[in-house]
Amino acid sequence: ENGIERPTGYNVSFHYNPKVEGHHFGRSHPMKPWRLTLTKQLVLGYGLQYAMDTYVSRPASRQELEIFHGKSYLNFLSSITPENMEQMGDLGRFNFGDDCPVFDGMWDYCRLYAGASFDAAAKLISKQSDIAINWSGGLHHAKKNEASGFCYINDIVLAIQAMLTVESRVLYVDIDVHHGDGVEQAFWSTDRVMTLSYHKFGDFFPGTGAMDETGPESIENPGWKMALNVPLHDGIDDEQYRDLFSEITGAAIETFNPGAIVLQCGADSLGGDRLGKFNLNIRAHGYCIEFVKSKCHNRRLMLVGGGGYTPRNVARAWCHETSVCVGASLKNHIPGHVPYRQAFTGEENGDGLMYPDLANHPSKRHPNLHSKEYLQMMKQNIHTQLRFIQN
Ligand code: V1P
Ligand code: CA
Ligand code: ZN
Repeated sequence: ENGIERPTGYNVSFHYNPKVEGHHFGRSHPMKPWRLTLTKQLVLGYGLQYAMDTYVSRPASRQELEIFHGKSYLNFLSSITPENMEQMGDLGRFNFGDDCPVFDGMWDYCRLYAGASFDAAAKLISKQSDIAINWSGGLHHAKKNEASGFCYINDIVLAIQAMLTVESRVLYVDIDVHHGDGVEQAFWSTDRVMTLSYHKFGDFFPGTGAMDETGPESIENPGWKMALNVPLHDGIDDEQYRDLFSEITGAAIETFNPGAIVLQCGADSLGGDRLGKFNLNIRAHGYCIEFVKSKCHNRRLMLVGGGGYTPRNVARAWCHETSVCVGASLKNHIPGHVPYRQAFTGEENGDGLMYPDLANHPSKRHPNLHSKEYLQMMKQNIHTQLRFIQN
């Protein structure tokens, strides 16, 4: 078929329901579910479907969502609509507003992206997949009883809970430019989940994720020290990020020795993102996936999406990362038959290339505020923290 042979090694599964891409948060809202349409078109355009199992995922059930979320929050989420929101009240209580608007089909949207994470977890649990991908998931800010930062249902927490039925330890790694606060908080009283987030910190949403935020401090809390945070500033570059990521993530994997890893691949850490302020290129972002994959010979690996507010670059990154999972390399020139190819052409949109130079765009580059000393201190600090949890 198409001349593409299945590369050796990993069984990769891709979980997606195209119904998710038609939802709209509102015209001026930065979260654009149609970035998933672009991602899918690139993945298909490069023929990556021939190197993995693709599944149309099912919506999660209300009962499944109750494994993490509170009943009254779910009652509210499932019944509120743009038409009845005036009468419903409680918008403030559940943190609905500009970041988390009430939009048409919101409940279906939530069940769809969460369902894909449940399906991905099930394939890993049954060992039909070694790596399972859900680009529509990764909504790391959602809390048990509250929406937050464009996230309503925390599909990551649900997927980790599912994997904890077969694995004693799960590591969560988060390269979204924002702090993975919802996942951190959900698990910070257990020593069965270690969370590690890299993010911009300082006058930036959600405001948590300082270096010394390591879980509630108490000798009775087994989860104390199980939250690792790597707070960063504007403008971090490819080399600095790769160096930091491999050293810290490598040490976390070695110390914690998890049976499964969930990697949140938020693409708002790329250069040129509408909200993010890092200078990373697609290949440096993808290096994080390559690195984690290289440590997963005997571990389950789930990849989820997350943020990413310049849709063409989100699609590039997640298509590239899909190719990393299946072990294929992609030619730089985007195939001519890709639908919506115009989204990737022209000087502003990356000249029809898969790997345009995102970090050096003269008007979008952010000054790099990291000193050698700061990055060194960050690594040292994580090593010190990891010494507390040596088994
Ligand atoms: O900064 C804030 C809140 C609103 N203020 C009261 C503080 N919100 C951010 C939320 C960012 C969410 C990121 C989600 C993710 O980690 C995972 C999917 O990527 C925010 C921003 C901003 N520049 O940080 N909201 C908005 N921009 C926004 C802009 C236009 C319309 C609606 C929201
Ligand atoms: Ca992060
Ligand atoms: Zn983000």
